[in-house]
Amino acid sequence: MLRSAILNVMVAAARKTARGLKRDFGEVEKLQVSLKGPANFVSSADRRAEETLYEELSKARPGYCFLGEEGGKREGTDKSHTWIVDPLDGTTNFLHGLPQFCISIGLEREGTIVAGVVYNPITEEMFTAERGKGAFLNDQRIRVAARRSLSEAVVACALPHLGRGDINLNRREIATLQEKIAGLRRFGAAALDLAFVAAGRFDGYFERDIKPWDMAAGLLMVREAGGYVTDLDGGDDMLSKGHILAGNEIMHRELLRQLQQAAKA
Ligand code: LIP
Repeated sequence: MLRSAILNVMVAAARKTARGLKRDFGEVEKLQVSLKGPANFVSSADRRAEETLYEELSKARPGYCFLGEEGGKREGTDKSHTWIVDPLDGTTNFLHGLPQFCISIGLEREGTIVAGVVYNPITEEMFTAERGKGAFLNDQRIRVAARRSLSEAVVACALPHLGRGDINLNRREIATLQEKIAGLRRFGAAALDLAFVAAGRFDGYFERDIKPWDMAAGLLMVREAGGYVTDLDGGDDMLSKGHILAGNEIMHRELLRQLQQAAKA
């Protein structure tokens, strides 16, 4: 598979950042047993990873704007391009020594996400997508699952917790789906959840109260793998509203119907 120059830049930045994160993940596993715990260490690992991404991406494309989870927005001279970056998606997993986390890099051009990379440094799975050119896992083309019935669907979701999100709404959504689907999963890294929908591993994914950097790359991946992505009102405002639903055409439609009913109940 021949990658475009821009995707090569993104993949190289993800790989370089991954080396640091992988080393730090090894340390976290040791720190788990210490009384002080790894929380401070992890937040500096997160910040270091964002700096590496910023350096690598802005070396290759000086002038592009940069929006990162840690440092917020850094303006560039080229206002039509913005990197939307999560250096460590799945921070809680990382902190607990759970190897389900990733680096997520999306590129927005004039309001549209045109390229995305999601990389898990531990499994070495590199998901890539470019607008109009398909989605890939380690250079192999991926497609969303073809399952057509909710009764066969495995769906990834969130579980709001301790001051985060609307717990009652989530309970209604989960209760509605539990009676109709084959399985629910809470893996804890939105970008990987979306990449797994793109790869046909999950039939659907929905989450509320997430940020543009959690979903920019992954939403393109699902669309380029033939899937549907909207906000939970069925529109295209995922990044501004902070909620998202993904699946193949049928799963997306059915899940949207169920989730909208649950929200009204
Ligand atoms: C996380 C998301 C996850 C969500 C968490 C958090 P972070 O991103 O990917 O799906 O449920 O609340 O936002 O903070 O690890 O980059």
